[in-house]
Amino acid sequence: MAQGALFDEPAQQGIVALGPEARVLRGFALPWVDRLLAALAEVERAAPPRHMLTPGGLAMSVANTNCGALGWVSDRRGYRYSATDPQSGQPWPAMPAAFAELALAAAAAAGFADYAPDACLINHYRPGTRLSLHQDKDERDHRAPIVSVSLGMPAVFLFGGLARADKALRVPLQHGDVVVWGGVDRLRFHGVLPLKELPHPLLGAERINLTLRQAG
Ligand code: MD3
Ligand code: FE
Repeated sequence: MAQGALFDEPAQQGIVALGPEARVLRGFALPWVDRLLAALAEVERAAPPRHMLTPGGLAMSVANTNCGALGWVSDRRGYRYSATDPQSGQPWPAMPAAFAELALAAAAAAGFADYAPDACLINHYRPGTRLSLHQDKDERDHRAPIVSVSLGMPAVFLFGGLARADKALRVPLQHGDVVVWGGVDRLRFHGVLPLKELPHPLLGAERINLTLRQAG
């Protein structure tokens, strides 16, 4: 392959249905990337990513932080949403306009009107980081959509069923892809396979996932 050809590939576009109310929007975030990364740097200056403890007392493989009125936290006491960053005692940084605008546009493109996310969980992955199969159940409304934005290194997303043992679909996610889940697909088991080391031209050996939720 000619040198640089990998970076010259046009980004994939289009909408892929994973379920009745789950959509992958290929490359949807690409026009927002510069604004997202600038806003992200501001957020993480105030609330740096950290490895939270699981209720079992182990450090999570993913490093995370939050912005918005509510943030997802994990410690020995369990998982929950909190209005303050336990590390600083301060409210989480405000939701950047670029995050909210992208989330609204993506939700609308996937058929969800009136989306009002009040929480954004920011996950950082390095080569080898994984997220084991789980359900997102800590939010008040178990049908409200979740918008997930993938940045940096590619990952293979596992999209399972409503029971842990259901066979999971493997969905490759690239820089700029956005996934929207809601309604009947909202409580499906999901996870991320251990990341391969495939450095990204903009973000290096890192994957960042923004997960916007209506938590409260
Ligand atoms: C699938 N994060 O933080 S996006 C998580 O790439 C999480 O960091 C992943 O799973 C990541 O909890 C993937 C999130 C997601 C959220 C809700 C879902 C995937 C979902 C609901 C149903 C099915
Ligand atoms: Fe999840």
